[in-house]
Amino acid sequence: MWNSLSPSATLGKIPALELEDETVLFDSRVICRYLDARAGGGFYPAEPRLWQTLTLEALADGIMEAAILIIYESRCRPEEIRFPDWVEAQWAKIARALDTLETGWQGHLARPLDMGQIALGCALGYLDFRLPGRGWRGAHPGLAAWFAAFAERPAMRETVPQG
Ligand SMILES: N[C@@H](CCC(=O)N[C@@H](CS)C(=O)NCC(=O)O)C(=O)O
Repeated sequence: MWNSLSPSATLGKIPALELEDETVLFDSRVICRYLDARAGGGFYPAEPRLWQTLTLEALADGIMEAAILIIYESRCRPEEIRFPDWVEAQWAKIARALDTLETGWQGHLARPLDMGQIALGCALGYLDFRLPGRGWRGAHPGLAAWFAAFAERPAMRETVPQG
């Protein structure tokens, strides 16, 4: 067993995946790569496209992390010490990422499904779920069209988060 520390004993974050031998994998990118390798999913293409897939996956993960920090600010931090400028700085990261996706990634998004696209679909779904008032679609019609089709996938329809 090369890793017997529970994730709560280390970063204290989810998701984590405990394997049959009780080793624990985290974070979500590691877990997705592991599951893909185990199942032969083929969601990580060969080089050189792999680097695009991993970069898109990282970009989507960055959107998720900034969005979660925004939510934590209102849920976890006492009102008197909240910092609106910091929240807006997190949103600015998301907005820049969405701009980049709108202008630079449409070609990749049109290609066969990969883990980068799946991560992006999850991140955009999270924005709809937790930050609907931000209206991310307004300045990103290409991304909105891509997500409209992606959200129709059975896997997405069956896992829409509930309140
Ligand atoms: N990039 C990480 C993010 C993990 C993450 O931030 N998880 C949140 C819940 S969605 C968490 O466990 N937060 C608890 C904390 O930050 O203490 C991943 O994709 O696994």
